[in-house]
Amino acid sequence: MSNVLFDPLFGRHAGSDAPFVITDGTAPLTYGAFEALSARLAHVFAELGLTKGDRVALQVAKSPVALAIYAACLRSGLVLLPLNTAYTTSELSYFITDAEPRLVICDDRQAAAMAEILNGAALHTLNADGGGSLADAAAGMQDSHTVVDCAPDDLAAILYTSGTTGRSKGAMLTHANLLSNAQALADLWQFTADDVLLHALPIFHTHGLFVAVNVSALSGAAMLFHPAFKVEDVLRDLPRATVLMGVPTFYTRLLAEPGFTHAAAAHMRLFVSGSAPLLADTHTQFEERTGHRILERYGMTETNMNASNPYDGERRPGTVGFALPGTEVRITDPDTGAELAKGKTGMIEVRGPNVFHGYWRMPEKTAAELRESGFFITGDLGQIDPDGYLMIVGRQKDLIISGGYNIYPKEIEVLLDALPGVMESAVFGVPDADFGEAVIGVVVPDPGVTLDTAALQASIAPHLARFKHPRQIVVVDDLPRNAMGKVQKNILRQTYAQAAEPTG
Ligand code: MLC
Ligand code: AMP
Repeated sequence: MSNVLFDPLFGRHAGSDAPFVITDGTAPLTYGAFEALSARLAHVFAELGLTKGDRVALQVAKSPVALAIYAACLRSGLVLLPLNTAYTTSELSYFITDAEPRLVICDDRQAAAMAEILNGAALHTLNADGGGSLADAAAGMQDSHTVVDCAPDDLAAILYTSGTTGRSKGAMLTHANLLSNAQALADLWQFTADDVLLHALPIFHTHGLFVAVNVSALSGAAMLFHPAFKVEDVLRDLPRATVLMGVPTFYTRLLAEPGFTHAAAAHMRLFVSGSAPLLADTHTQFEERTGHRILERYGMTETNMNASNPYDGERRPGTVGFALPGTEVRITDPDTGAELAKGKTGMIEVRGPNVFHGYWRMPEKTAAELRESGFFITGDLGQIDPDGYLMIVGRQKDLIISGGYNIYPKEIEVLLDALPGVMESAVFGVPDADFGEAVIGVVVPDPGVTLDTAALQASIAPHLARFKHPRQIVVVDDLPRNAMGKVQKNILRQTYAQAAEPTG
């Protein structure tokens, strides 16, 4: 009897004095204390009547207790539903209705608004400083707790990724998905208990939660746990760290700091980048400045990590390296699904123990993207070079990636189209020096209508997390279309290529 993911990540460290989560101004939380904290939280969940398979929605600031909720869910057989802290009530309402969690945990300041959309769930609060009703309830609980058995295919988490139709889909990730990926990465990136990961990513996405935390815990490594990415704090802590995992924005911001030098990075053994394309220029500048070659890897919510540049061996800029051990990557014709030869550009498909078990309560979407053969159709376009390196050359899915956050144009277009006086709209991404891409919207007014773009922005704002707000909305006479009537976003992207400039 065992729990596939909890035992190797956290259970085996019970009683250990080794540091796990290190935050500013407090003593390090040891692996043993973290395990005990997860036990106390698990008792709170059990007293609420939560049982295996129930969902727990979590929208709280990053903190050690927030992380322990993840561990508590795993040991209880509960399914974690981590939610971006930027989501508005209207976005949250959809997730809560769709996932039907039995418990929702949020900040005290959010509690009143959350109470309106609970859909029958219980509510607990957890604040950034560790206070709140959940901490109060856990304080009186026992440190020991019998871990619930979980098999490889039991669900560990549901992570929502936006859909091309505008409706978010919950990707169902199992214990075995997450464990297999952590094992592959820890091995490939040569993690050991001597490592200290500088953790500055949010913990509501795959990158910060599963890649960073699971790989560290599996290896017994410590984490310098920053509440968010602040370049000056990262610079300060680099001499205490050995590994940094980040989105490309982390690296461009570091390079903008004169204090980021060879000496500043001397204690580090590895810089990993992912979640968005790392420009080859950033890679080169980084090596010139620090002597380190950033290791770029490729993943997604549905599949965890798929490919990585080598640890030993050439880390090739503009590529994401090779399929992870145990994972297959192939390139297919996007129309027919037939496998293409090396060097040809096509759809990237992925198969392996890392690939999710489908979308929550959306069998038709699952069938459309996950082949019976087990290959997942990523929506990313790529090719494999003669040496076997995978290059991502574009995206077939209509998606904007800004600072590592995914933004689905459809979600914004649906809101704009519904506004009075708007005949139609198109939303797309343009280059942005800081975030990689920035969101731009164009709207076509109904005949005879004069649109006020500030009013349009104000109308959609309450429904969208701040990072999804268009940087600019432009009124146009019509949208460029091809012969089939499809809006040509590539033309819009060219026309408005400069629109994210600071004056825009
Ligand atoms: C913040 N803002 C953003 C933004 N992040 N706008 C666009 N895109 C973003 N990514 C806006 C805020 O709304 C706010 O707007 C202003 O910027 C300042 O907010 P902040 O919180 O101070 O932001 P900042 O420090 O600048 O954050 C940037 C960032 C952060 C890059 C550090 O976005 C981040 O941590 N990104 C990581 C995302 C991530 O973990 N992705 C992994 C997904 S998993 P205003 O107007 O109110 O001032 C995945 C799979 C895989 O993709 O392969 O890994
Ligand atoms: P998400 O749905 O948030 O998990 O985002 C996954 C998407 O991020 C992938 O499908 C890719 O489009 C993109 N992505 C992740 N890593 C990389 C990378 N190294 N280079 C380019 N795109 C990436």
